[in-house]
Amino acid sequence: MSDQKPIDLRSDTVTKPCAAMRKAMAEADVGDDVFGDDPTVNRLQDRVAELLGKEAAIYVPSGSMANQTAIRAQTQPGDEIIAHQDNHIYHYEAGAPAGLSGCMLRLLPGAGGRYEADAVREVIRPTNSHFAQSRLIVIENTHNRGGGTCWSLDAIENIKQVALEHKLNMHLDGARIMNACVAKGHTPSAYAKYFDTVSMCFSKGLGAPVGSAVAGSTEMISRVHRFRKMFGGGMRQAGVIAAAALYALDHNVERLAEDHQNAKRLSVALANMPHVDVDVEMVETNIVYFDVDPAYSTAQQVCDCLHEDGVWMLAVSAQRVRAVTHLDVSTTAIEFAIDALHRVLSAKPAE
Ligand code: TLP
Repeated sequence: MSDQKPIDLRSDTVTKPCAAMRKAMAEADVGDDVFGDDPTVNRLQDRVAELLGKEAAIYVPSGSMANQTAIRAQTQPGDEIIAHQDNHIYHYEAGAPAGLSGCMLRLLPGAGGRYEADAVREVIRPTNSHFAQSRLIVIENTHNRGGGTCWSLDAIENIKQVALEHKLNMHLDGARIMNACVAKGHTPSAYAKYFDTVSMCFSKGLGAPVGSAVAGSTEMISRVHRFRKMFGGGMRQAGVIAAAALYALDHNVERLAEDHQNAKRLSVALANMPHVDVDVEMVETNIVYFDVDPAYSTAQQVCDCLHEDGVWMLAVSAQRVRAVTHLDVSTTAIEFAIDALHRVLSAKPAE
């Protein structure tokens, strides 16, 4: 039996701050960040700008606000944003590109949440008053719905060429950029250099309770700053939570490799279980998707049975289940989750 119950694999957003992180939060120097007076927020912003090789960075409450303030700062109503059809900005941000920026999305297919430069070239609109104006390319790395997959620098570089040819901006949804860096051995700035804006989250695998950031040029970040205020994201004594993000950057980056190993271990075990299909090769970081054979059961049924055993996973569609590893799930807990999956999948299908 694992001593960690429940084993919550629904998302890496569920982590709770450890005692040392809470201590750092309790001891944080604070000020009013809307006045720019919070020394801990300022320290975090400088740190993120340096990490990503950008002039400036801004702390925001969530990954969604990071993406949406960056989009708003680089577009006008009627513009078109080119993105993958499985991107977070399209599926999980409540229609915000349309709702907050008045933009259309031009969505591209591609395995693992990735697309090719030629596909981008094909959908760029000519300058003509009939058409929406192609304005911004969005890449998500790691790619959540794609399976925690990583983009290669070469693939990004090829897309950057197209962006330069057509004077398009590029935004990186880097909610899990540190997972990509740890998995591929690249520095954050090696990825970030291709982008006008980069978002990153502290409240996913890095284990902070709240917060994300956007980095870019000084001019761009001052535009993002304005939209952060407009969208209601100006915070006051935010140093209390920024301290958790700084703690996370100091202590929780290298350990992401353990989450990746645990995800791999889970996927390899799933590959040998009945009634499910998993692509082990796609598991590069901390996200595992598997499909339940419809002749056997549904994703929700499997998750309900696992739940009874204290293992929580997410049914993301009728047949697809997601499991995400993170710092509150040990290797022992993963072994327990594997045992629970064995038990559930060996049982007769539920009526
Ligand atoms: N993703 C969440 C859910 O919204 C699906 C999760 O559990 O994975 N970009 C990416 C790639 C994300 O995966 C997420 C969160 C966000 C942005 C948004 O971050 P928050 O939840 O802080 O707004």
